[in-house]
Amino acid sequence: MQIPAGPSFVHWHACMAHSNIEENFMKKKCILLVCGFGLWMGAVSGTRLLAQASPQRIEITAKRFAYTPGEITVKRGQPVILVLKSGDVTHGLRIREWNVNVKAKAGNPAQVEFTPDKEGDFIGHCSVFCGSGHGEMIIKIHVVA
Ligand SMILES: [Cu+2]
Repeated sequence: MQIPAGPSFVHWHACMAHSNIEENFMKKKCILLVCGFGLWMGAVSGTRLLAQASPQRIEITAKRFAYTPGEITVKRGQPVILVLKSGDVTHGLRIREWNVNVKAKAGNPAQVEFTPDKEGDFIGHCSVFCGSGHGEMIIKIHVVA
């Protein structure tokens, strides 16, 4: 008796169908890989651009009832490290626009980092009550392009 060719024919067909699906899957995988690589390259070059803007470090001394310097100029998009020192009692510095609030005791400087994202003139206020002139204790922040 001859063994029918049926099962092996069915098997062959199933294999072809399987390899077609696999081929499709591989194509999709390739497209995904290429897209992923593109995104990754974009992220890397973006990070490099950001890393090029190294932070600007600014030291400010607070003393009843003024900051020295009384105004600072920073660049939009460039990170700023503010170092606050106190010459007498505890003072603070709050800049609402960038959620900055740093407090420094005498002899214990504190620092905060932020990145100004818009140009213009802004005001920082003392955020720790320090006496009769506390309300007028301000610093001007100029953000330029
Ligand atoms: Cu104050």
